[in-house]
Amino acid sequence: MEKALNAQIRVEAESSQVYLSMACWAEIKGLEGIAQFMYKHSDEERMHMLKLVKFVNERGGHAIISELSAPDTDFGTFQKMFEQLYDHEIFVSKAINELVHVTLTEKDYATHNFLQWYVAEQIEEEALARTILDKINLIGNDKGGLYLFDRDVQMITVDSAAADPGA
Ligand code: OFO
Repeated sequence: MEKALNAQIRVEAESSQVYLSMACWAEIKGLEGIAQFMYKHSDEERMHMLKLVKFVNERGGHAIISELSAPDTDFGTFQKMFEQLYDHEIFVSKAINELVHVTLTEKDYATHNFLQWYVAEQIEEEALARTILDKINLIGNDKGGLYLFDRDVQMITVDSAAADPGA
């Protein structure tokens, strides 16, 4: 179980790096709102990582801070970047589901209970990513639409994390 949780710590840390890299790309392209959204998302992933770190250490394990894979630095277009974000969240959801599966085979119900927060979080993050992709499809190639999207997207966040008292 500890090994699987440590693997998830790495997944969350890498997620934070991926969104940080997306923030940088957006920022240098002048997409200020998208950059702010990605910076916030990156912070959230770090929070997800820390929550796991603390859980592992408090349960008598040892949270391992490992090396991370380097994220992409060029995302092509903002549309492609958000598609990549969505795909990444699907990947993370699968990793969380696998982790939950391990808790059941190991009969580790404390960790099972702890992970329910992540299960709920992934449902929200996937829904958020889908909503954003829908908006992007509506915009198409309309420059005015992109201007409004960039202005508004920074207001969008996943609020379950903020509402979590243990966060
Ligand atoms: Fe950690 O929630 Fe997104 O990936």
